[in-house]
Amino acid sequence: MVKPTENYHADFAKNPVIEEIETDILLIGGGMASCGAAVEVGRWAKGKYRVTLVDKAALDRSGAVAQGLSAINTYLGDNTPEDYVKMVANDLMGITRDDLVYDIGRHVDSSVKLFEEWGLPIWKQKGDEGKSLRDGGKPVRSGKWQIMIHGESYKPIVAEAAKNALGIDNIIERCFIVKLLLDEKDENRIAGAVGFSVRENKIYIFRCKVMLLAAGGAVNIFRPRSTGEGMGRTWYAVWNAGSTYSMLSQVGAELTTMENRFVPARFKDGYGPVGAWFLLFKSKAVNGLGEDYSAKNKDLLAQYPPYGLAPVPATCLRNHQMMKELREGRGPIFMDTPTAMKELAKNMDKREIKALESEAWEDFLDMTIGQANLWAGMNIRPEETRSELLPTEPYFLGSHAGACGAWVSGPEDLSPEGWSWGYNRMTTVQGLFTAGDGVGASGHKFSSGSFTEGRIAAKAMVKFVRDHIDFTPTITTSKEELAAEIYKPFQNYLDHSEYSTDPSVNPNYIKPKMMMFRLNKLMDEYVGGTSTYYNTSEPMMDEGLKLLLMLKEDSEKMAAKDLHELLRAWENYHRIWMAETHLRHVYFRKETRYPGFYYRSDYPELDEENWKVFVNSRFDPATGEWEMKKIPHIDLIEK
Ligand code: SFD
Ligand code: AMP
Repeated sequence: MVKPTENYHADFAKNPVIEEIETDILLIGGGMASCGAAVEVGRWAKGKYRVTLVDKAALDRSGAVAQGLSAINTYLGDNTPEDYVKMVANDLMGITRDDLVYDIGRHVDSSVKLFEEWGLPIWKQKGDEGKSLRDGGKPVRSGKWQIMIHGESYKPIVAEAAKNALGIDNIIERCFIVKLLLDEKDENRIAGAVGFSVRENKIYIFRCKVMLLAAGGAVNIFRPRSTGEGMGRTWYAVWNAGSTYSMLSQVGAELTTMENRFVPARFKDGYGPVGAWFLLFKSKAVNGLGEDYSAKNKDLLAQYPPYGLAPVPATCLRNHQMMKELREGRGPIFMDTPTAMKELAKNMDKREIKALESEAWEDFLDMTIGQANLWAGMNIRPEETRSELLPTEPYFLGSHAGACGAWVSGPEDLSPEGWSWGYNRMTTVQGLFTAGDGVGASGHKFSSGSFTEGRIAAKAMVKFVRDHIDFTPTITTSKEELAAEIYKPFQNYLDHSEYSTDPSVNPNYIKPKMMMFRLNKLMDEYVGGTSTYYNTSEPMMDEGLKLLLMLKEDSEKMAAKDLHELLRAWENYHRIWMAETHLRHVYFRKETRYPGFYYRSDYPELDEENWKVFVNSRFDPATGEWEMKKIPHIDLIEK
């Protein structure tokens, strides 16, 4: 008989190599925000300070841009930052930080020009082909804010710039950061982080003076719509497991707007984005009766402030219109691609029509290859066949049409009193910064804005190091203790796996996959997932929290047979924390602020009088208590 220990490489659990790394600036994550930070740090810190970047995956294809993108959704061009602030506020139902949003708006175009210089092909209008943005070339706009790109290689291009800026020896790939470490002498000060290699039997302990945590958003908190063989398909990056929010919160950083989630309307089953279809191809979506439901349900929007701030209704409200049709039995919803393509082809010759058809495919081949596969597998030709749309399971992010994340210090020249504490994008923990999906209350940054925010944070981080050059982090927990904590799921497995004939079923432990299913199910059923049509209420969440806390207790018993499962186990620890944070926020905000993202059936109205405020939370690492509070909203741009 082969013992499970031999069969499953559980010998990894014994005597890992422990590598300790001292650095000045630690960048966690290798996505758009972190790559932006790397480029900027390279400019200001090279040769002066030690910099280390650590990513759970490989920089070239990590994070949400891994498969590429077909559009850059934030490029201002002739628009003003003031207008951008209004659009973002409109889309996020009025709860946004104008100082942070404006800051992105005024800097984002410079990042897009860099992308082009590094080799990213940006579509140009007729007559301007070959002329760069910097030289005045006019991009092809799909919408007021979005420009089209041939973006399959977007991430490798950006990653290359980051690598050049830092030097390859300063980048550690395939290392999953598990938790952050506070300084033991200086309260509320970041001192380091610990993680493990997902390829070798190795644990990393980092000590640093300043840190950027930009590990993306959170996926697979709620039960996904995809099941069986489709399981694993999601719209947002499946490897973004809530690491940013959970690790920030666990060391006491204040979070904001964690009640917000993003429910994207997507091409059904393949999760293909809809933006290019609505904006570039001018397609309409219709209900099962063939009606244009957005036109039909226009009046549904009138009751929601701050309507009218921007010409396009908020993303959640567009969902709200669609959900009414689905709830009342007028599904399915179709993207009417054939009509749109016929309309566009009216004045085109044969060659132009062929080009149009290939653009339709390129949109998905550039960023969501699975959707193109699904089209091929289902014999769908967009010029002939309509495709079904459906609102997905909820996602968490601070950079797309969502706004959860940390409460951060804003730019000194813009922020109102109390919203800036010295270093731009620093959280409420000294020396701990975030960007991209990590920053709350300022959505619609997208890829370009996240990269830009990484740059903004990095500049302030260099200043922070310079101002605190004498700081030496104090971490007294022994490296063996830290290693034992990280490898605990291995230990659970080794201790019990021989008890049952099938090591995946065991009364003494639970495998990460099962733990995730359990989390997904309870979030779905009690906290407003797809199965309740995004409805929740206080009694439902009371029950949900009870189950979640029980699950949290049981999660100590997660078991991993190999490094892959160890990664899955730790992703779950982060997901569970994220889920609790979200639940607590939704519970606290007694209104329905984002109809179409979620509904509080006990408070179905939007309540401007009592809830035009930020909801912030803080977990106190010393006491284990959560504090929830309202923060007054301030408009800096008149709306
Ligand atoms: O079509 C750890 N996005 C779009 N942006 C656009 O500009 N245009 C689009 O067309 C966009 N669309 C879109 C988008 C995303 C996806 C998945 C699709 C379509 C299918 C959004 C942007 O991609 C997004 O705003 C940014 O990428 C956000 O940047 P950032 O840096 O906040 O997150 P990241 O890029 O996902 O990077 C996260 C990194 O962290 C690593 N990581 N590392 C160590 N330890 C841990 N514990 C870690 N956990 C995570 C990751 O590996 C990664 O490197 S469309 O829908 O509108
Ligand atoms: P999506 O593909 O849904 O992620 O959207 C990409 C971009 O297009 C984002 O900036 C969206 O806000 C925008 N967008 C998507 N659908 C619409 C729509 N129906 N009307 C206006 N803008 C949209």
